[in-house]
Amino acid sequence: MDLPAPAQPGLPVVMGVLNVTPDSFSDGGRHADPDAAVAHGRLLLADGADVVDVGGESTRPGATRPLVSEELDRVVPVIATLVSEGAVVSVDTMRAEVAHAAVEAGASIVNDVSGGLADPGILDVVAATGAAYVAMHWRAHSDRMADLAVYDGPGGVVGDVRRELAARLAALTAAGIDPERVVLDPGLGFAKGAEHNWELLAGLDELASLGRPLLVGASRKSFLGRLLADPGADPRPPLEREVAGHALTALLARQGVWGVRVHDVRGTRDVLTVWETVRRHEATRAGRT
Ligand code: PMM
Repeated sequence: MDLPAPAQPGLPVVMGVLNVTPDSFSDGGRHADPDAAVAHGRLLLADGADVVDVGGESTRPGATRPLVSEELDRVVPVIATLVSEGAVVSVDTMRAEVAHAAVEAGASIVNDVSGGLADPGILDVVAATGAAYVAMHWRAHSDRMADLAVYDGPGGVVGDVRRELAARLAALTAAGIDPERVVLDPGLGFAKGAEHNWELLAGLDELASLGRPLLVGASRKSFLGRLLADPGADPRPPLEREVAGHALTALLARQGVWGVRVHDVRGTRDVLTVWETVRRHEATRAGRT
């Protein structure tokens, strides 16, 4: 399956987050029930999401992994319903079995935060089904990732993430996945401290030099909460990080990323409308000079 197109050429694809989990950090529990999840998916689409990203496992630090059967029960009915209503859906999973069932239910993208490291069988599923694939930079499950947030190779975190993503891209290709269907993601917050995330955001061009489009998920993440905390106070809670996420979306759009993974699709659309208008005026001026 080809990668989905944005609403307008040149804008990033907007991937709306739909966590069907009781415990995600950013929206934990609000869409755990399938009816509530479908309703929220419809809202994301009405707000202008190009893709709805349906996930049944929280990757929050310290989260316990659901059973495969639980993850399947959470995501498959929601995917089937949204696809039957015309939505383009990705499944946010690290498991081959879940990816397979999700694609059978109509998902066209497998969004694997482990880039195929958690369950290598997922690569065979992607190759066999022809689904598009998001390979995120990842080092370990959430119970161990903080210990692995060490980047001391040449080029620091950007160099290490680039080399590790290049290795994943080679593994995906070796498994028979067409690289044209692959999107790469720096994996903000996954085995990364706040400073690592900022360095990666400043070094996206180096990751783009791997020749694949980039997806960035910054929405509501704790590095934004920490940035905005009052001196000596706790990080801002997830719902109060939205404006900072939107500021990043504007900058990412200007850099030409392929996609952004966000919770507030309506606000993201406003940001992109502003960006589109600025871009049009810049083009007009350039034509005049
Ligand atoms: N972040 C989360 C979950 N899935 N997928 C991709 N491709 N990139 C991300 O950055 C990413 C992801 C965790 O955030 P959430 O709890 O808000 O879903």
